[in-house]
Amino acid sequence: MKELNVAVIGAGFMGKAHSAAYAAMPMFFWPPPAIPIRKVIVDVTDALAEEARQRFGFQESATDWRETVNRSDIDLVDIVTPNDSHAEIAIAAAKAGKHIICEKPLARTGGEARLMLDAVERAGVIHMIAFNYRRTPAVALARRYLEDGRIGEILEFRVSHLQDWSADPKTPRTWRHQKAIAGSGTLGDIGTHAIDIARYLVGEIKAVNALVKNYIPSRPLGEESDLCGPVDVDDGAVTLVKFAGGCIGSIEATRNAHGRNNYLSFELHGTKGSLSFNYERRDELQVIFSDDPIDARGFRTVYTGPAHPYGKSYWPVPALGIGFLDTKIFECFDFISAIVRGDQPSPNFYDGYRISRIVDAILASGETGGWQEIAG
Ligand code: SOE
Repeated sequence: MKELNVAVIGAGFMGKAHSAAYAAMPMFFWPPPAIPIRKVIVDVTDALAEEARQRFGFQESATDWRETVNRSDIDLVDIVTPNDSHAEIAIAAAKAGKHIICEKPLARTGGEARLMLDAVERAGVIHMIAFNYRRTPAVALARRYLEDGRIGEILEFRVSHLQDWSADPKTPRTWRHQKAIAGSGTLGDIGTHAIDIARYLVGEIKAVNALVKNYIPSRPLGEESDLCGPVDVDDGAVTLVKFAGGCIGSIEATRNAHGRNNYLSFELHGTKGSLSFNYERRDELQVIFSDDPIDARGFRTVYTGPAHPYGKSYWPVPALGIGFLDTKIFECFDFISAIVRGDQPSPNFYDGYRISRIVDAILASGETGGWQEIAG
């Protein structure tokens, strides 16, 4: 059985998710394209790295990511660090000939993302960006319906990613609230998920017109701290979109929506039907086909299961419950499969670059007002 040695750089929230996905993937996709071996996990201190090694089941721990990505026995590098280190790590890993998966957003800006794309293309390695929500079976089913022509020409598309973890002004400032580290705020953090879903289901975006706001300009520097620090990033954005294929739509993102936990939702209207999805009810896709009998016309619920994307390798009964980790396991399967086949997965660094350019354009439109074109 082929094995691939994995180095994970970063042991926080996403380091845990990715590590669990490497462990679980062969249990669902058997025989797997290759067994991912949890070889090395890197964190910023010996203590943190060693705790992660034990907790996430790695053979080794380290604190020097540069040395790790250059090891001859490492096949792929998984970047799950804050945004400001993505480029340096990815460019070094590409130069070392490693296949790379990087958490979203790819970079802080379109320019930084371009450098990463150039590096992986020059190195000829497999590269992927971890937009996991498109791998929710109900979202992949929506894509299948569209590809099969069952919805017809897409006329309008609306997508929102709404959360509330940042709505309380007393919530301490995190790296996600700091432009120097994150590049942008809500837009780069979860607006990119919404943009990925839009590009995955509808296609390329050619122009945007946005309203972008910061609601909380200063936050405590810690749970118990009396000191506050500036927040120099966006909290919310509402964007009109022109798709290259003629469809029109909107993209919304905020982390200040009391009551919305991880409300990634979309609604799509075509000439032959409509689709509607809400990640908080992620086993379900709402569908209506225009040729449904007139006395039975209305959205109906399709519960995803064995007949749907990834279903054959998953649970034998529909609606048993897809979780966040499951989308990461599907992502891991597709990445490892691409490495073994030797062809690029989707989404990859090109998609990450385009999405960073779209975020740049949304921010620019928020500053200047009016439409911003995204060339190329
Ligand atoms: C915070 O908004 C966050 O952790 C994002 O960074 C992730 O990409 C998203 O999947 C969950 O929420």
